[in-house]
Amino acid sequence: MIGQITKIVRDIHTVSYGTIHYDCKCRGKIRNLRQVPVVGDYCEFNPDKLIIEKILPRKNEFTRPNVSNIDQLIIVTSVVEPDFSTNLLDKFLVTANISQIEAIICLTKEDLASPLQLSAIKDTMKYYQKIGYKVISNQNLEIIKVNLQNKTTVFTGQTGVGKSSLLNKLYSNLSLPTGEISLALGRGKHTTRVISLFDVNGGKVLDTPGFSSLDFNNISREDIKNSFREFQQFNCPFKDCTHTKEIDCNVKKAVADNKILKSRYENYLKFIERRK
Ligand SMILES: Nc1nc2c(ncn2[C@@H]2O[C@H](COP(=O)(O)OP(=O)(O)OP(=O)(O)O)[C@@H](O)[C@H]2O)c(=O)[nH]1
Ligand SMILES: [Mg+2]
Ligand SMILES: [Zn+2]
Repeated sequence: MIGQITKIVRDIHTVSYGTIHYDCKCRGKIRNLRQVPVVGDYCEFNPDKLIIEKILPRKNEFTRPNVSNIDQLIIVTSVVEPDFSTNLLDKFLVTANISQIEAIICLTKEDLASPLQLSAIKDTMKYYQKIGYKVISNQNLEIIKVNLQNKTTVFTGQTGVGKSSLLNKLYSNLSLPTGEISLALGRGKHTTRVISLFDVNGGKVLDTPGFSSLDFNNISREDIKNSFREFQQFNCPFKDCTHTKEIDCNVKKAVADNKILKSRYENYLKFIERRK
């Protein structure tokens, strides 16, 4: 039979076939092929022996979090608790871009922010919309649902931002565990421990453990540069301009003229530091 891996805990791979779930182990052959199954993989499995025989070819794969066969990411971003960070948001957007997976930004905890905080973040979000990202709010479930139709969507983002809470609000039957924010530490406690895929009305969603940081190992300066999509429209005199030390650089001019958001450029500089 052909099923989809919807959860992995140690060597137990939950394979879902319609609404039935089978907890399977992998045939040694798969490990010998150095294939590491991930959530989202389709596989051939034996429901009597509870063995996965073969992992089927992937449409695509993503490493942070480690999933396959997905259509889009929703980058869940709280305005406070944990504090809004363009650094982390831009990192998530770079990783999505490199894997050529569409990313939607979803704001949460607007109810906890001061009017001043909220208006500053809304202004920043207008810039992200201008450069082509969809920005939605966890207060508007209907719009989110429309965006999930007929797609496989990964909910990702920092720990404690409200990924599992949002999924519970969208689909009350999921009853996912959600956590308290540890105010003392100023960051979440990693409530969700494993990636899970759920077949919901008209689509599939993946809840994932949050990150407290993201590193950029194995990402080249070139890939990072190309991921700052709005930089492309400012043609620099040097074809290979890195937008750093070059004297004549149109990206730097655009930053000075407020055409490029300052934090985007600053994050770009931070990301390419010590890169190849
Ligand atoms: N006030 C307010 N609280 C929220 C909102 N969204 C989530 N929370 C709270 O934030 C806390 C953390 O939410 P979770 O859904 O567990 O966060 P998570 O992103 O799944 O975290 P991890 O599983 O650790 O990655 C919970 O106490 C939620 O009730 C929101 O929009 N407003
Ligand atoms: Mg969670
Ligand atoms: Zn330049």
